[in-house]
Amino acid sequence: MLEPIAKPGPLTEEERFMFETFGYLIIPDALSPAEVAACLDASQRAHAPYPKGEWRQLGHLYETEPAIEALIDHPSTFAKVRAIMGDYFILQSTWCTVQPAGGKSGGWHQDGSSVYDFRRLALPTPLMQLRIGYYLTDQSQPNQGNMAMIPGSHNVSMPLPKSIKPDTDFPITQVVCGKPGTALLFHQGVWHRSHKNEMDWDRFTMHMVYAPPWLIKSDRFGNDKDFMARTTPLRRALLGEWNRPEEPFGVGYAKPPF
Ligand SMILES: O=C(O)CCC(=O)C(=O)O
Repeated sequence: MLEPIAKPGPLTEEERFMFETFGYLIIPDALSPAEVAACLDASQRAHAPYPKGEWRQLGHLYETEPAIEALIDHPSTFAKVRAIMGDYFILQSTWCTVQPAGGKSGGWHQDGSSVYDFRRLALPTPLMQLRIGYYLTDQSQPNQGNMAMIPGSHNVSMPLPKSIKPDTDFPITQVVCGKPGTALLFHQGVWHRSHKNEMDWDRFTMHMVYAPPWLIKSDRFGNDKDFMARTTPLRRALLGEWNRPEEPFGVGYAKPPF
């Protein structure tokens, strides 16, 4: 199978070419087993109070869970994010996602704001959200709640054909397989969905979403003051705490302290 496999660390020219072509990169071993265990523990703790058996996403867990906080600027992926986004971007949202044991495949979608779809800006859809989904449970085989992607579909201007329903096995679908610790970095315009989970355990994936600084934060109404006081200057900047400089027109914004 053709797979856009990348390595942890800086974005190479070959990786950039694969990202442009497929709309995503698969990065095995982005997290160590210890990091996976800590993030999984945090995710299970966060979802524990909610009903079992439902697909669910929880936001801004990094505020209370240091293992998730470390993903904001993780060395295995962060240089790639910066190489693609440039110097001015924010962590727009973070979604700790459970696809429950026995969960059905989700619907095909591109990400964005359904009240004003990114597709309305231009076609093909420009890069507005660069996402990283960290696999926290084993998805090395299909049917384990994996992400399913349609490679290259971020470059397509026509809408998804109506005949493609949630349970349609579209021939060019790639069910992204990976061991725990694999990162899937993707353009929000790639048509994707969660694949069914036929296992008897819940699947957890931690999504981190980077965006231009003028998009509103979408997993929180505001930044938690205590968290902002204790986190690092770089993370504060990535959470969008920038002061507007004196000049009009937004000239002279300081770069985040990379
Ligand atoms: O992790 C998943 O189950 C899918 C997440 C997804 O499709 C999304 O957040 O847009």
